[in-house]
Amino acid sequence: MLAAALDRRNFVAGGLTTLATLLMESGVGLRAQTPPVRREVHGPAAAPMLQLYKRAVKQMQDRPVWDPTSWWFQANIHWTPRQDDTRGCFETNCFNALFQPPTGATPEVLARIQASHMLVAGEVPLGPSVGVGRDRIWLKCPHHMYDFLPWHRVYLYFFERIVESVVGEPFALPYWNYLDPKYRDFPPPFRPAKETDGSDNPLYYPDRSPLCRDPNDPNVPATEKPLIRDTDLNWQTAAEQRFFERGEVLGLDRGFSFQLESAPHDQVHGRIGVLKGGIPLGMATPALAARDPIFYLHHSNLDRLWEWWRTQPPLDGDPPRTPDYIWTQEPYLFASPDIQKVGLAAEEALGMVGTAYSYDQLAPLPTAVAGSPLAVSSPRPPSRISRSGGALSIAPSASATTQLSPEPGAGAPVVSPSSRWILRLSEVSSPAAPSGVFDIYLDAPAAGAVAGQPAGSFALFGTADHAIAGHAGQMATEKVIEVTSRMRELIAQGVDPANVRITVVSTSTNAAAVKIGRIELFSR
Ligand SMILES: [Cu+2]
Repeated sequence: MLAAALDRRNFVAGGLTTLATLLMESGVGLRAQTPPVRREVHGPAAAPMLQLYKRAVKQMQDRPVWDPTSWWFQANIHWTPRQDDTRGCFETNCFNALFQPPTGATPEVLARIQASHMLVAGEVPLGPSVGVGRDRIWLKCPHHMYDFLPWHRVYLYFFERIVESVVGEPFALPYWNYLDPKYRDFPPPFRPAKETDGSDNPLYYPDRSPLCRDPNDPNVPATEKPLIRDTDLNWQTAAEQRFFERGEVLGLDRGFSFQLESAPHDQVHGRIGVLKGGIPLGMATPALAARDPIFYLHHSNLDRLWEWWRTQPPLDGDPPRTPDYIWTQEPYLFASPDIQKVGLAAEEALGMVGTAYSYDQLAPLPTAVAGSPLAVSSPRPPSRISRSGGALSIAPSASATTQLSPEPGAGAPVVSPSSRWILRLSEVSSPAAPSGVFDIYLDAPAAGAVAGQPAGSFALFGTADHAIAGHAGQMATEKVIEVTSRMRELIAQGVDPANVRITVVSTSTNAAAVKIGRIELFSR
């Protein structure tokens, strides 16, 4: 029975890869008119689901790592530390220890542990020092690749089913819409360590920015408040990209998915997580991020933003906003509560919203603030105005400054009041695990020390171990950052836009090191 369930051919032939089958089994197919609704976490309508979530987190955290309905198993699907962690790890000895049966385990429990071990590890070895194989269930988050959005969609979908199995009621994840100016601070139910009755708050997680406990923490500089700042979102840059972008356009060979992953995704991870002794913890690293209960609400919002963007009219007659022809038919694999493989392919993930679940609102912002600068416009082609002379290295909690200069022989840039200004940082790399949040200041060449709000910011989110099994986490990356507001201020002060000074600051709440190979300023 277990052997049959673990057999891939049987799995595929069994038809579990179709969304329709899953919906029928979950009962949603029978009430297809009303799929579960994901709601914004601050609204009163989200309160019942938040209570269910709280109950589930508490129960799931008490379950053993090998149990698919445990909090740790679900977090390990995303990624795990390498070693020395009793909640999840992939180095062979550490990994195998997670599946040690308790003394006096019944034959039934022993069989379940063994089945889980086989399922999680997979059968195609990666190497002697790694406990999981190529066809594993854990350590699967695809970052810096096109599977980023559909994989996380399917991950959240099966996570909801796990929660339902724990609480015994229909469940829809809330989402946290940090794009809304009202919700830039950390959601209040996730802040306190203790409930009013003195018991532990299941939604609390210790390794978070001090602003996640107290939005007004006096030790955090004003430039780093609120927790999610305008410069952390950079949403317009993502929203106006096509699914694929080519070299002549900002975004290089990337496009919407990569830009959304850069910000707000990486940025919100970086703002919530922390570094201690140079080591990224909690939301600051893929290896631990999904242990923080806010993780799933962050990704629920990203999934919602993708769906909104995907259903907008095509840009300039471009191909579909998420083509269905680029994906392999291989399903993304997960585990059911009874330790069976379940999965859905990317192509099916595209059709899930509205059938498997829905959102109370798809628009990025409530209509009341729809006219804000976050509204999407059609982009103009960019032209390069200036660039840095060489690389810039920033140490933790330090800053570095360089001068941007026009190309030799270039004429004065053509600038209009409606010009938008964009920075591109290339060959961005870090000496250790890519992590941390960095603020960018633009000033006149001879200005004094930097002050006030940053012109833009960027975050790194990866792990030094992401390179296992083709996950390119540590490679150098690009960051595309809108700095229009600050550039317009400088131009109004008479500063030559082709000769501005740039300062990059390693922020205090998430201090890490970074090296930037090249900096270019574009206008469009
Ligand atoms: Cu994430």
